Amino acid sequence: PPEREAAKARARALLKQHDAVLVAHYYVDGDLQDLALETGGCVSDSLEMARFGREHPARTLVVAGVRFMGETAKILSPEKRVLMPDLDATCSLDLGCPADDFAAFCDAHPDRKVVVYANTSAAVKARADWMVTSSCALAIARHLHEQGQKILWAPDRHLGRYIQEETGADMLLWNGECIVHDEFKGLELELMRREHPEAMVLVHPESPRRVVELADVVGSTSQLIKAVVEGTASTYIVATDNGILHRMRQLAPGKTLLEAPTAGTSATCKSCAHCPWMAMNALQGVASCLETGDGEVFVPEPVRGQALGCIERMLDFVR
Ligand code: CIZ
Ligand code: SF4
Repeated sequence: PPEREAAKARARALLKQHDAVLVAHYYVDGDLQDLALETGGCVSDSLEMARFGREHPARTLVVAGVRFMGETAKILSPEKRVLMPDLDATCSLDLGCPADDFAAFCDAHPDRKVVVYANTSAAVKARADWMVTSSCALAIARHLHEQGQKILWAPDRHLGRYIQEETGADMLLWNGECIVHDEFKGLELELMRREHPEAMVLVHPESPRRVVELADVVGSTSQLIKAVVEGTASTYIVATDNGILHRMRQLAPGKTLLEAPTAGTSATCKSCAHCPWMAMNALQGVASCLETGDGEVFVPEPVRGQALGCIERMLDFVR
C-alpha cells in the first residue's frame, strides 16, 4: 500500500539524516524488519542486537523491540543516543521481577551465582553476576555447574527448569513467565503433530514443559530460524512469537510454516502468539522518535555501570 511505502521512505530519510541505525527484533512488525535490513541495520535476537548496537558506528541507535533491549543498548553504548519507537513496550518477565524483591531474594541466597535473563530491568542486572540470553544460557549454566557453582536464576521459570534439566546444575528459580510462550499448549500441539506427522516441531524454551517435550528442536529465535533454513522437512510447527514467521518465510521460502496452538487459538484469535509489547513498534514510531527525540532511553549511573559487568561477562564468554 502507498501509505506504507511513504511511511517507510520517511523513516528511511530520518535514519540517514540523524546518523541513526535501526536494530530490530525478530518479533516486531515485518515492515520494520525489512526497513532495518534495507538500511544497513540488523534483525536478530537480543544477543545479536546487543552486539550489533555496540559495534555499529552510528551516533544514534533506534531499537525496535522491548524496553530491556533499549536499556541493554544504552548500558553498552552510553555515548550513543538510544531511541525506541514506544518506551511503554515492556515484557511480562521484566514486570514480574521488581528490583527490590529480586535484591531481597539474592540477599537470602548469598552462596549462589546470580544469573539473569536479558529480559530484566537495568536495576535487576545491576545485582547479577551474569546476564544470559536464550542463545547462550545453556552454555553459561553448564560452565558454572562445571566450576561447582550453585545458581540463582531469574526470571523465566520455564527456561530455568529447561536449563536445570539439561545441565544438571543446582538452580534456584524465580517464578516468572512470558505471557506469549506460557500460552502454548502441549495437548493441542500433540493433536496438531498427529495431523502433520511429517512436520518438525520447533520450540522456544520459554514454553511450558509439555510443549518442550514435544519438540524436535528446542532453541532461541536465531537457532529456530537456522533449524528451518537447514532442516530437511517441508513443514515446521513453530512454538514462539509468530512475528518470527516473517524472517523464516524470507529465508526458507519453499517451506510450510504452521503456528503452534495456544490456549486462545480459534477463528477469532489470529494473533494469540504475538507479544502485545513487541506489537507496539511501528514504522510511524521509528519516524516520530527520530523527529521529536522522544523515546530516548536513559540508564542513570551508578546502575548503568553496575549492570554493565554482567553483560560484558556474557559477551566475553560467547566471543
Ligand atoms: O522472547 C523474547 O523476548 C526473546 C526470545 C528475546 C531474545 O532473546 O531474542
Ligand atoms: Fe517478554 Fe514474552 Fe514479549 Fe518476549 S515475547 S518481550 S519474553 S512478553
